[in-house]
Amino acid sequence: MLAVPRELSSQLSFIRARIDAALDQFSDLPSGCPPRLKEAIRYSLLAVGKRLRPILALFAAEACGGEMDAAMPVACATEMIHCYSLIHDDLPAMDDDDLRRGRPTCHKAFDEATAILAGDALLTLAFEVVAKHTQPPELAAQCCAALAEAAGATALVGGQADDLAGEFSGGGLAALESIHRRKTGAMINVPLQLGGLVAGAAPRELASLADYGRCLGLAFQITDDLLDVRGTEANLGKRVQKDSQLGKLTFPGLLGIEESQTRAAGLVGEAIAALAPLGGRAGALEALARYVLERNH
Ligand code: GRG
Repeated sequence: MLAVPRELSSQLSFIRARIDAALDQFSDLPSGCPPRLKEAIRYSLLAVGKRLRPILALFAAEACGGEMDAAMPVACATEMIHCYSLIHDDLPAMDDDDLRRGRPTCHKAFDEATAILAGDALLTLAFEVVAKHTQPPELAAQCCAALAEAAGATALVGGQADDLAGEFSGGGLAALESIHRRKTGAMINVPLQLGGLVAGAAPRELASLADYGRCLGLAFQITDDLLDVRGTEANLGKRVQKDSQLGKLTFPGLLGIEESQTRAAGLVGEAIAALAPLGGRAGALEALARYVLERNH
């Protein structure tokens, strides 16, 4: 397995530190927020994560000639929504998990009601941050609409509902892709669009980012399924081999490990090709696509 290129790896550490500082600031809620709720919000949000979604937003802004600082609020908003979805996904009524990001899940560390409310607060905070910190107001409204669509009933929530219901369990590859396009793909795509919008991207640049995001989102899900089969709890910070034990529809389950790897590599190649119209400024997005394929956590 190839190591992450030195340049990207130091770039990622630097950018993660900036994202973490911004998340820390945005989640330092005033005294109206009960202390235990604030603790639960920050316990989950500030836990060590890859920060893939905010990084995508920042790299997309850069690829479209914008400033990363201007994209920080939308970047943080995507991480807040992602984090809410992880907290709720871990609840007993959903995936019922004890371990997330290397430590007890929010409802284990606190209690179920607090975890539900922490998720609710993060989902809401995401929109507050975009509305208050993105200028001009028309751009903030456009970003809020895109974010709401990606997090809503036809995307993240809908994909999760179909996955939980086992709606498509006998449905093959098309069904699996339909779930993941909504459950995982939408929250990989939207940071790219938001980063592009904040940078004032032209429609053809947004289209390139959409093609890149569609391929990357699916490649990310395939590698996630592969890691569930081959990864370790220590590396991933969450329970492994759960999907296969539950008889869930997965890419390795449907296609086998080798074909899944080949498909993920092909999708990463397509994602990189989609960046061509953006030129050299999209170098970080290109390196990030390779990292998604080679990641071990
Ligand atoms: C509760 C509405 C709702 C949705 C839940 C997050 C989610 C949807 C399901 C989690 C199950 C899962 C394995 C989804 C596939 C991809 C995914 C979201 C993985 C976790 O994201 P990472 O790997 O995690 O980026 P970190 O912790 O690094 O941010």
